[in-house]
Amino acid sequence: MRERPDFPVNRGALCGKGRTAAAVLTSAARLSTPLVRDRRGGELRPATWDEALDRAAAGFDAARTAYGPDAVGVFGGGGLTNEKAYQLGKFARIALGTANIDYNGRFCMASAASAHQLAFGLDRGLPFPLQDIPGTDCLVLVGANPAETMPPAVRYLRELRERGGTLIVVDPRRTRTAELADLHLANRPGSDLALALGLLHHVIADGYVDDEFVAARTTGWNGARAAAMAHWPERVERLTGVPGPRLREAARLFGRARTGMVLTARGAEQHSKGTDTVGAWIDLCLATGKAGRPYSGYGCLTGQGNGQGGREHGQKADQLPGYRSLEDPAARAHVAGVWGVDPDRLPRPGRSAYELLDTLGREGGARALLLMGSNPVVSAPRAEHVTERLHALDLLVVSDLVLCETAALADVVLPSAQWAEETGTTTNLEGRVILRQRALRPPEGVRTDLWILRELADRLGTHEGFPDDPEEVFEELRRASAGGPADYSGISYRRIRETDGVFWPCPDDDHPGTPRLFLERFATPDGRARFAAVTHRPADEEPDAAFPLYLTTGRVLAQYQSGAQTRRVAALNRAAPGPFVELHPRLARGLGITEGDLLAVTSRRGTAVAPARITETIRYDTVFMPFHWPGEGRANTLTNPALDPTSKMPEFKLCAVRVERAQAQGAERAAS
Ligand SMILES: Nc1nc2c(c(=O)[nH]1)N[C@H]1C(S)=C(S)[C@@H](COP(=O)(O)OP(=O)(O)OC[C@H]3O[C@@H](n4cnc5c(=O)[nH]c(N)nc54)[C@H](O)[C@@H]3O)O[C@H]1N2
Ligand SMILES: Nc1nc2c(c(=O)[nH]1)N[C@H]1C(S)=C(S)[C@@H](COP(=O)(O)OP(=O)(O)OC[C@H]3O[C@@H](n4cnc5c(=O)[nH]c(N)nc54)[C@H](O)[C@@H]3O)O[C@H]1N2
Ligand SMILES: [Mo]
Repeated sequence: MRERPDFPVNRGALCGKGRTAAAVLTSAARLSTPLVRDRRGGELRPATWDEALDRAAAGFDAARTAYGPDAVGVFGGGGLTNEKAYQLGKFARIALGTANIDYNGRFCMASAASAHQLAFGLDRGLPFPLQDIPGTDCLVLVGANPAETMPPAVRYLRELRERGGTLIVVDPRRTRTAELADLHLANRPGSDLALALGLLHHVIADGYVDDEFVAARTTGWNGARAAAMAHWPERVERLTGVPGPRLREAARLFGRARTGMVLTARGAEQHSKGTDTVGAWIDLCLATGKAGRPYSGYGCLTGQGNGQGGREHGQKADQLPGYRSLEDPAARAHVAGVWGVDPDRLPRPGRSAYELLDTLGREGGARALLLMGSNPVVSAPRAEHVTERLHALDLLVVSDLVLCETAALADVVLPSAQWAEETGTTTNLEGRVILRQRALRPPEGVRTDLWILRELADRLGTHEGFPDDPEEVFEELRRASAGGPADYSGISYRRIRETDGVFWPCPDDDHPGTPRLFLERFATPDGRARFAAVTHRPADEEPDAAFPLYLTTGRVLAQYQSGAQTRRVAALNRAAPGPFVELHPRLARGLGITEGDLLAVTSRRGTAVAPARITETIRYDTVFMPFHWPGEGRANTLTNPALDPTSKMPEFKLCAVRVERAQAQGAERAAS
């Protein structure tokens, strides 16, 4: 591994997972041959590629013959390269003809994406490069813990503070990120919408509204103003648990700053009101003139390796490449033209990720599923139910590097190549398209996802249009994206090699790319940003007598997502060996719990068991569990799949639970 200190995004810095990622390339857990299961309940056994692919294609064909094309589902991932994400979307619509494709990004940045679209007419994580962050006067991080989830970015926070800028962190836990802040607002889970409105209320009352900006560059202010006025300080204090003076202090810091940024991450977004919550924070930026100007704006901290590009090129249920809408007749005509098919052959939008998983094997749901780049047995909400639905399928086909918990349920497992073994582009949170070049040959027996898609398409009767050369796929993606919001038509492998990546939109070969968006106009039809004008509402499930505590979930530094990759790395397992339940000493005392006690955490979905970790850094009405592990400590046994009506994001960050010592619970059960 070689570092590049001059690379502008991370200046050569990697986190521990990045530094140890090469261990997964040669891990003993690595799959090296296709596997098939002869019958449900039987064992997986090694098979040839021909046998495995024939079996997969025949199963897809059988499902579509018996129940129609939508009976085959496709589930992708935000870790896939742009080329794979594009090809997977095309594979679903052309080779399978199904409407039912979605991906794990729906669990990730979908609420920020919806709010971005509504407010600005365009969804790109950041409207400015990361290097602009230290240049702003006031940065607010809402539900983001980059010190653990994006460590190379922490230097930007440090530089901001060194320059005299202010950092405000909103998180129910005093995280490592909150430790860096000037002001930490430890709000109640699910109260970020009310908090933003409370801040806007103060901004209005204290005279920090930028009337000129509001008049010249926005629409809908009256509605937003009325919503904020209805969220007076005492009400917001009651809803958020943040003391009034601290709220006012935050409003003053942000309001009087000359420039300011708000960045949200999953803590604010993974709620059944995630879209509205982000909208309220955008409203705060718009009201204070902190958008569409240098060193100011709203942004979303992206999740997975290709969290941005993965949401642009068609693996989303309602989307065509170039971030086009599947419902837009002009977009359908354009993309169908590139694909050489009649636009009427393109399906309509299908089900969102959780809805797709929830209906597997049911009347009207998918009967066969192709899964590429996700491990929903661990990472989907209400995971026990999702596991049952996966069992109900006629055929589950999984392409993966390792036998992850979901692949272990499959009828056909296809071993695929990893990052260092194949070339492809990814797009980072800045909208910067980067080329990742192949450094190694895949091990004997392993194939690339693009090759797998070509072979499956061929067996399903589509013999052309699925090349396995990534550059050839990218060249087609360029054409398919031309004229769309995420326009890549001026980006080529050659251009990326010659630069440090090209920012979309980049509509032609001579266009320099767009590092900073919205400086002249927003991407809405009239060029104005739109206020969301939203009001607070409770979570789908609030604590009550039977389930008196909030559970929130998230990440730790040394593990990644469902852990499929990082749980194979010894150094990371030493640093973060297993699940735990974080709780406040006061809560622990009340429940008679001491450090390390095995706790049973119960929600309306089920019970998870993990040891107690007692810490003063969390609110005493809230417990926290990381979601990286399967088995009895799986956090997603508990989570609530209530969906945001716009983004279809599940409520990962909040459900009501009861906590007790596991032994006590066992004894009670034995007694009854
Ligand atoms: N180490 C590590 N890094 C990762 C990942 C990983 O798995 N491990 N995954 C990557 C991916 S895909 C993603 S999406 C990002 C996620 O990056 P983040 O969003 O930063 O990570 P999370 O831990 O999910 O959530 C952030 C914080 O939200 C807080 N929170 C919980 N509920 C609420 C709430 O209601 N309101 C507020 N304001 N805060 C709340 C939690 O306490 C937590 O500290 O990380 C990426 N980086
Ligand atoms: N409770 C709770 N649940 C959550 C979250 C939360 O905060 N709380 N966060 C949600 C979020 S933001 C996300 S992004 C999801 C992530 O959760 P998942 O979607 O499960 O993501 P990963 O664990 O990264 O799974 C990726 C799988 O694909 C494989 N893989 C990696 N690269 C490739 C590739 O190039 N090709 C193929 N074929 N396979 C590959 C890996 O080995 C792994 O098995 O979890 C969501 N679930
Ligand atoms: Mo994510």
